[in-house]
Amino acid sequence: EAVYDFSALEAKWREAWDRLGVNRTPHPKPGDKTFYVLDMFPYPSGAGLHVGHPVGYLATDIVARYKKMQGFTVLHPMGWDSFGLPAEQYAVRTGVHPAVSTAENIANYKRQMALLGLGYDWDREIATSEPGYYKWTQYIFTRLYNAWYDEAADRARPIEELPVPEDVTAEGKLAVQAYQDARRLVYFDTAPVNWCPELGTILANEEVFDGKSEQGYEVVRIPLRQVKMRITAYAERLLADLDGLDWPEGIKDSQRNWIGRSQGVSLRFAVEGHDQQVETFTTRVDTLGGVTFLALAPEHPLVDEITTPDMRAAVSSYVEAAARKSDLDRTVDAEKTGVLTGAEAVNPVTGRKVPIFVADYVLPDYGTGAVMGVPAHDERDFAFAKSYGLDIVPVIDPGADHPARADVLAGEACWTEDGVMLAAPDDSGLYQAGVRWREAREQVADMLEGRGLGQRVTTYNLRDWTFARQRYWGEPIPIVHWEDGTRTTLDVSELPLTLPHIESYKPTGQAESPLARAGDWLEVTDPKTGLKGRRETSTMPQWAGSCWYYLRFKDPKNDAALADPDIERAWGMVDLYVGGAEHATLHLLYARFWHKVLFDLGLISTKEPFQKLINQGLLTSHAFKDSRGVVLPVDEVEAREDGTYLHISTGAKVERVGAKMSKSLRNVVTPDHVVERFGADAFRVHMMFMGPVEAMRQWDTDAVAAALKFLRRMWRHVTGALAAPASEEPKAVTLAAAKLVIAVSEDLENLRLNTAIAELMKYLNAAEGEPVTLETLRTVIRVLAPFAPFMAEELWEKAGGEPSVFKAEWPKADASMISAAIETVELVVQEGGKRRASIPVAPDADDARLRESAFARLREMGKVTEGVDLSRVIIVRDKKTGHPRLI
Ligand code: ANZ
Repeated sequence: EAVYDFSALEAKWREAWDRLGVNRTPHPKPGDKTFYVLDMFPYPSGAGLHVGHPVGYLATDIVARYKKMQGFTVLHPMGWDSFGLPAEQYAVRTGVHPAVSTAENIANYKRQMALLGLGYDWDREIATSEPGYYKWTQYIFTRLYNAWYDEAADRARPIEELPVPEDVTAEGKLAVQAYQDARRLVYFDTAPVNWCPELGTILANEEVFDGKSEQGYEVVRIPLRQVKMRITAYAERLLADLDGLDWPEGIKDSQRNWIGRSQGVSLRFAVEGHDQQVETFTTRVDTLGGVTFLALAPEHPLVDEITTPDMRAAVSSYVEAAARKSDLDRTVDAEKTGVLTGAEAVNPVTGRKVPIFVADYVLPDYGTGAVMGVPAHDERDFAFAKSYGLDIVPVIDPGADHPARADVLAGEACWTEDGVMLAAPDDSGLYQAGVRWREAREQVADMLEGRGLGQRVTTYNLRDWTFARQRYWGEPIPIVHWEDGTRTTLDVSELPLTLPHIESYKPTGQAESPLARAGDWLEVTDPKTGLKGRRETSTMPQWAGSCWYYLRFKDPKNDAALADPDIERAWGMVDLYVGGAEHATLHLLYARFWHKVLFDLGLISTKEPFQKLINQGLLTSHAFKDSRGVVLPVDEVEAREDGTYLHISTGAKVERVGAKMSKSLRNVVTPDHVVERFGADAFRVHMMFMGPVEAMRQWDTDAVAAALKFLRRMWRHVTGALAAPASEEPKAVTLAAAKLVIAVSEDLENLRLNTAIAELMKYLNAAEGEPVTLETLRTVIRVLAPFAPFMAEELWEKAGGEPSVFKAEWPKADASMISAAIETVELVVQEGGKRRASIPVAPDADDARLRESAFARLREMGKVTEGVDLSRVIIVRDKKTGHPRLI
């Protein structure tokens, strides 16, 4: 009996799989059943993989192997999201070119993945930082740039199809460009950004805390010319098409909230003594009678104009202070502050004059950047009115018996819930007292639209995507700004526009990309006209490459198109996409956006990229701290039988805490370490047995021993039986194997990998020590294969199978195997949904026989069965086994 030498055996099959091309995927042929299973590809960091990363990779690997054995043509690729900040920062520190460190990191990731037996088709490997790949990222960018959203057709179209009015054409090239720019899916816009002079970079809103960077450096808001993508044009479709996707509800909700559709009314207030009007956006126009102030965002264009001279100093210092805060600081829980402009607005229904404030809780780019303040029915407005001693005028009645009613009517409490309208202000007859507020809202909106004071609008929280970065290590944006003020994108024949080598990767300190120093690369001359131009120096954000990589995997080497249209269509949508929940909005929304544009432009065949999405659970671990709270490396700590932990070298007691796996907690465990101790198959089985793919799991390296023990038992069982295959086996063994096939197939369809492994254990418990036929052994080996591929290959070879087991067919969930093994099944007799009796019957009994047995039993029990209409007797059979279950 051969020993289970996992190291030797795994090394052997790693090499053999490469040699045999087991993981290679051909392009699908017409009529092939295809299955596309994808992992979110990683950023190849210097630290390599830790054991938490492969949870998802293992799950997809198991599914891919299973589907392949089922006869599907399976696409299961891997690649690298290899542009990004860490490689650039490393380059700034060490001078090592990002391409060099990235290549090293990728080699390490690949080695680790091979170690785990992840069966990727490396012929399809891609890296977003490779010119052959980013050529097409740049191409897609040019297609977006040269497209506009045709509202009437509800889709994007090439810019050449945009009708330009004659008077614009008459004004010349620049006028046409401006006209197109206002409609392109990619446009240039000057907007305030968070600029940190110390770090020499722009920060996202999420990276600014209280006007400072994470490191505590001052952050200022400066206007900067930016490249933006008009994702807002797709807000409605991004929202609507979520319904058809098989994604976790939580992720769909995150996207819905992020898009933040809101229907309301945009209405204008006249400003006393000015021609100007302030346009406000409200979702509660029914509360118009309760407006006691207006508030403008500090950035609102009218602020300067309407501020009275005596208020000017106060207003401008308030506006300056607001410019230093991030949106988050301005809206979340902060005290609501503001400053009077001295101007007054007129309420169009009551005629009442109300003060106009500047208040930073009003955001400049939501709605119209101005709000009508209704303290009686909006919490923020209430808090604001309290601070500034403003009137509080209720218009909604909480209802006769509500305890808060008296306070609300007295203007002492804010009422934001359901209620009915109090009498309309000044008996304007807008609505009747007592009508529901929703009804009043429609009546007021009708009135405003009728009088031309406002109109119903839909707004979205979604902002256009600030696309460019002032960075080196990203895709150069293929645009040239010409000296005559025109701008063009490069033609596909001029792509890729490769990143130039530069002396220094340091940010320039000028809110400009390091590419601004790449002299030769930067300046261009049009060979035909002699016109001089300058390349765009900003690069694409990390998200760009990951927006479409799943398409490139279908046809990764194509140099004539991002993917051949026939091949693209043959694979269709990604059938199963597995990755972290942290990508709920950004990556998954950006990718859906690009996908829809590409679909509109006729480059791809589906409306959505990812049919089914699963989020793998986080892996947590333990960390150890000594009495002073100092974190100790995990391998310097020993567990004692009494459940305490000791620092091995000092013998001191240490405390164990649950924690994320991270370098700073010194508790990172690498797969290399685990594979060396227990083998990749044991790692795989352990990881999947820990719980459902989506569940959080707590890592404990020692626990992998149990998986190894199970595999050893399986090894002994199969090799032992193979040494002397039985010509006959006990029925219990045949039955256990048949049940194994049925249960594991069903579990794999539903990604229940932990229970699938439990089924393998059940089989082993039933069959261990029994005589087993070769046929049964071959069945069991094939079921084991997706989970423990190395061991299964070795056993398959020993069982006389042709290499590889992954070219063998998945065993059929064959009901006859069970029938042959089972003597009786339980038949439940029901009547009108009530259980009457249960009787043992032969599993292959036909309908007539079943009726006979059932009636006989009922007669025995004294139940009347005379006169039963036999055509109304329904027999229910198990879908899979065909066994009768109910009559
Ligand atoms: C008056 C009012 C009365 C409002 C009331 C609410 C309740 P959602 O639902 O998120 O779209 N608002 C409008 N523009 C704003 C901006 N730029 N910054 C901050 N707040 C703004 O929220 C819409 C509501 O948020 C609008 O309806 C407006 O306040 C406020 F009893 O108008 B409401």
